[in-house]
Amino acid sequence: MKLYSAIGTCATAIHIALEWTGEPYEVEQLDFKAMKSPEYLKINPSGVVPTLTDGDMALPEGAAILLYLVDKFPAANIGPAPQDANRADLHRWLVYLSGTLHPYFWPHFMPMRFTTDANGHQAVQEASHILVDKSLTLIDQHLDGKEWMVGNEKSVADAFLYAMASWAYGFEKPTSAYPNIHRLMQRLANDPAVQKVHEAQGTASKALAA
Ligand SMILES: N[C@@H](CCC(=O)N[C@@H](CS)C(=O)NCC(=O)O)C(=O)O
Repeated sequence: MKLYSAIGTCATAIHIALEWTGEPYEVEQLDFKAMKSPEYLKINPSGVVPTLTDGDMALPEGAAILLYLVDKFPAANIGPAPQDANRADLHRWLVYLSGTLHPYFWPHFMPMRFTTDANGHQAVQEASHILVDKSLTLIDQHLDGKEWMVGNEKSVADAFLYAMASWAYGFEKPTSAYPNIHRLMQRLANDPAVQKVHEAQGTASKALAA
């Protein structure tokens, strides 16, 4: 398996999940230019990371890749199996993180894509922060009295949240202001697989610095 990733992005979640499987894999870190190259667009027409290749298969979309890994490596126990009562909840949270929380960050990182007003970037970023707060508040409430996003066990949904919630540590209302999320982030930051991924990326956990 090969993961096409970029440092500090949502693809970090796939890197963590691969590490949890214990299976062999390689990672190529792309920069923005490489993501738009004709060769890469053949395997990911959106020109974004992540993409996972496995033999002849090239799979884009983080949520789809995470489900693929859950099902391909059941012994790794990184998410409920298809017949498990918690499986629907895994789908729910992967879809929510991919389809709601993640896009709420886009105007923060890429304000120029969300307004044609060159002077309007700050307002667009402020709107992003309001939406991120709404989403992190919802997730924090969900985590009240719970250790993990889905059921009572660590799963790929936690890795997905870890990658995204890391981005808000520098916000005016930082991730540490959401106590249940922050606790989960700190728990994961101490996970050996997560530490290995940080080491490979040359990054440090924002959760431990907060
Ligand atoms: N729907 C895609 C979105 C992936 C995505 O937006 N990735 C970001 C990094 S977190 C990216 O590669 N951005 C580059 C760009 O938007 O040009 C998924 O969930 O995999």
